Amino acid sequence: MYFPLLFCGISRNFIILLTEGLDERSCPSNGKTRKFEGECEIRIRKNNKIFINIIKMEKSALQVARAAYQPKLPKALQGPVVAVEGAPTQSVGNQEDIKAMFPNTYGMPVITFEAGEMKTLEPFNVGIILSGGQAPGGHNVISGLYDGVKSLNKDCKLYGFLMGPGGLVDHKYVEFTDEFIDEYRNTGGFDIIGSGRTKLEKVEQFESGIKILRELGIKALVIIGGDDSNTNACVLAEYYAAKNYGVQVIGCPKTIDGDLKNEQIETSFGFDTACKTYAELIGNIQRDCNSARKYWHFIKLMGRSASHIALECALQTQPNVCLISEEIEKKAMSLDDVVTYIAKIVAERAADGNNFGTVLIPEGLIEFIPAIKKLIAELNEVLTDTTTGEPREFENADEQIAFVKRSIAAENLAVLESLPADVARQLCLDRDPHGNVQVSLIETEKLLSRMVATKLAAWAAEEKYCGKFSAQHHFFGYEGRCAAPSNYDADYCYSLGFNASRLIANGKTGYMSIIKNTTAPAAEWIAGGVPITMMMNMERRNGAMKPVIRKALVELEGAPYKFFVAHREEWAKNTAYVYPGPIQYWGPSEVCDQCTKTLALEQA
Ligand code: FBP
Repeated sequence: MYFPLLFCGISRNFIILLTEGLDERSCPSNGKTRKFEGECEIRIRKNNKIFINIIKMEKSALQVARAAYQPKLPKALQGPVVAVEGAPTQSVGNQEDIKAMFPNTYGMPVITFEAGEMKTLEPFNVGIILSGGQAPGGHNVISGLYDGVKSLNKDCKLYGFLMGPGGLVDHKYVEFTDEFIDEYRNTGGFDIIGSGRTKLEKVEQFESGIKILRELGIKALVIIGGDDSNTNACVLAEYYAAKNYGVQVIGCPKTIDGDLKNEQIETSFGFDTACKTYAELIGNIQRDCNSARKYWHFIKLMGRSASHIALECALQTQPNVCLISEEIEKKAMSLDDVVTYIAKIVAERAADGNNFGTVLIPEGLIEFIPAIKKLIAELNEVLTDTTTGEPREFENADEQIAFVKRSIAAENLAVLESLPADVARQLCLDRDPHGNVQVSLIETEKLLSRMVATKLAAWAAEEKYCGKFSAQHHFFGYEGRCAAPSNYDADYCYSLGFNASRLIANGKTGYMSIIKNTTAPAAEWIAGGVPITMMMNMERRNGAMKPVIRKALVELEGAPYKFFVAHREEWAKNTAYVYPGPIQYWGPSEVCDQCTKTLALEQA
């Protein structure tokens, strides 16, 4: 297989990938096809500066068996569809501002697909991008989209842009074939084309994108991403619509964090599998903990700001402590309050002779402690160059920290200086391309256990505590992001991708692909589309007000949180651990096909 800008071939036993050193000039355009056959080891060849790794792809028995799984589709998508339009929509906030910014894509109706009549369609081409952090099921969105467009016309083509939105801007892509897609069906990861966090937000990027979209005859682009990436998808849809470029843009709700959900989106894909993977690991730790009875395990869970993952894992495993950042913010707790809360549970269990336990900590906890939140908000402001909206550049880390200390208010400086030096340093330095604090780098599990130990020692000196405290630390994040998708995610993602092809065929742009009613059997799922502008409001980002999709935090009035609150005291005192075990792909439906407890409680 040969591609003008990228050489990427797949044979039965191995995949050929291009790595560093590829650019337009270094890529020969004489269309030479190279064939690689038979067994091979990893080796590197040089060809006009193009580096080719040939990697043998061994498959596990599970991978081979799982490849044969046929994901389920909602009944409505099993044949030709008709788009049924609802009433015009409004954004969730700041309606006038959002309407003015998105004149071509604002106010469109929610779409539901119902069984309809078969129409003959001319062949068309589609592009797809994986954006942001990996989430189980991304490959199934692509295979669903591939099968969807091919079912409309077998001559339709699907192109994948490489390594995230940057692939569109830099014109790096592959064309999918049956053989290529078949290698990735029902597998975890985003390695089929790679992902990246380049922000698509500048006119130059949009203009560079349209060149390659035109060259490849692409009529629609599907962007798989979280709230930030789908916000950018909406901006791109609006730009191409305003310019009459004839390219549709469709979003797809991805993120293990579970924070891209609302009345229209029941859950973001990947949340189900990631939580089940972490819950398996937590269950294993709890069994170890209950066997040795000598450690407190402090387990930090990924999830960025929202505590959905921690809450879901608590519902699945019943740990002794689970912190919910949203509650901590609501109660305006200080770091010391949080430490005291954990230490009390440790002391009470020690009084019963139980010097062991588990503590689940959401990744974003630190940002929700009100004093630290204020500090982070000011850090975001001062570290952004107000003229360009881009992060300020510094010679080195020390210069950046000195600048921060000079620039922030005295009250925030006092908070910064009260934090352990390593945490303060991370807060000042690390940002992702969207300007978010990289909370996954802050070792809150160690910070909290250190502070709990100090508090317990003080209580012991006052004879208020008598026990042994020994801590182990864990961070579960990357372990779950590329797990083989559960049946739920495999079906949900395939349906999201397939459904995107129907939105494209119906000429929609600025929509997100949605599948609802997912606690029912897949045949009863409802497929359709929601205008992305409907989910938007204005928020302050990097020192300026921007239109963004509203992030869904844990709802303190919601059923999952209320269920947790009703049980947590019992789970704290007693050892009521539940051991979920690994995700099962075959077997009784109650073992293999259950959705998350969060979704079940929300939809009950
Ligand atoms: P997305 O929001 O892009 O889906 O990313 C989710 C996430 O896994 C967060 O939970 C985590 O904080 C972050 O990505 C880690 O980012 P990175 O992969 O760049 O280390």
